[in-house]
Amino acid sequence: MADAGSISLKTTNPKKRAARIADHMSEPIIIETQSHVGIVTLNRPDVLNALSLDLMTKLVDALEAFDDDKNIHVIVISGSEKVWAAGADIKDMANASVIDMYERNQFARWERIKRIRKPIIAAVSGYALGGGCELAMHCDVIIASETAKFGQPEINIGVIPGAGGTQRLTRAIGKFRAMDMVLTGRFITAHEAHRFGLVSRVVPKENFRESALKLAHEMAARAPIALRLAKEAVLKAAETSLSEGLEYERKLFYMLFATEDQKEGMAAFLEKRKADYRGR
Ligand code: DAK
Repeated sequence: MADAGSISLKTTNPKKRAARIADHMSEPIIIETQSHVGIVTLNRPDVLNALSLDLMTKLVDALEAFDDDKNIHVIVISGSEKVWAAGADIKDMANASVIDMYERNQFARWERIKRIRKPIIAAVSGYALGGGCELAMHCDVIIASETAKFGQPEINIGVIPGAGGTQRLTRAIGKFRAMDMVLTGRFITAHEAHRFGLVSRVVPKENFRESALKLAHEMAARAPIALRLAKEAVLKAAETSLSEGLEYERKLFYMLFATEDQKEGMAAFLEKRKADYRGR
């Protein structure tokens, strides 16, 4: 996987250097880290970051690598200022048979995103369409630039959303707004999406990425185990009854009293100092 932090350009040969940069730039994702934040940037500008099988495989591998890395507390997935992702790669699917789709078993990759335990922030600018909108909805917080446009336009190409769009969108914005979008394929603006409850915050396009990173660093300064359990508890709300959810929350709450970070967090509050969390 491409790692912007580890790409080696240490060569005096200009041709080799150019070739290494070109190789790096042609990777469908770019991976970086900033202290406790892992960043994956979608990088297929020629096709508006269409989510090819290769991109999805590398994205999911990168998310799992960050999830396993003790030093990373929060993950950011970003697009460019122009586009987050215009959907799954239509070229990959156009001539596929049912058996091809079955054998590719793409659902398995998307299911793996669902199992990432650390919070994921989507930094969305420009189009978030089809699988792109669904990818954003697999994240836990969506920071949208004012130019972001969300849509499930699959109906325009003879299909329906295939990575949870009909379910997650409906849960996020309600049946009637979801029907309006899914049955017509219309795009909604960042401000509409915010009003509907699909995005967490709308920010100026010039610094949408910095806004998402700032938020990621704020979260990453919190106790890492509490962060993961908080995500787990909130996600549980979509899958269970209120009383089962409350019971689940209570168990996770008790569980945190087994961590050193709970003792440290409460002691730091009482001693009026900054907590020094260790993730234990
Ligand atoms: N796939 C492949 N190429 C795409 C693409 C896409 N989704 N979107 C754009 N491109 C390519 C265009 O073909 C064009 O390539 P060239 O012609 O230059 O070679 C280039 O990107 C620039 O696009 P446009 O020329 O069209 O740019 P415009 O600014 O005029 O229009 C647009 C931007 C976003 C309105 C337009 O490109 C557009 O409508 N794109 C398609 C949007 C769309 O229909 N998205 C939904 C795709 S279906 C599943 C998981 C997920 C999915 C399915 C199953 N499983 C787990 C099984 C998801 C399905 C989808 O997302």
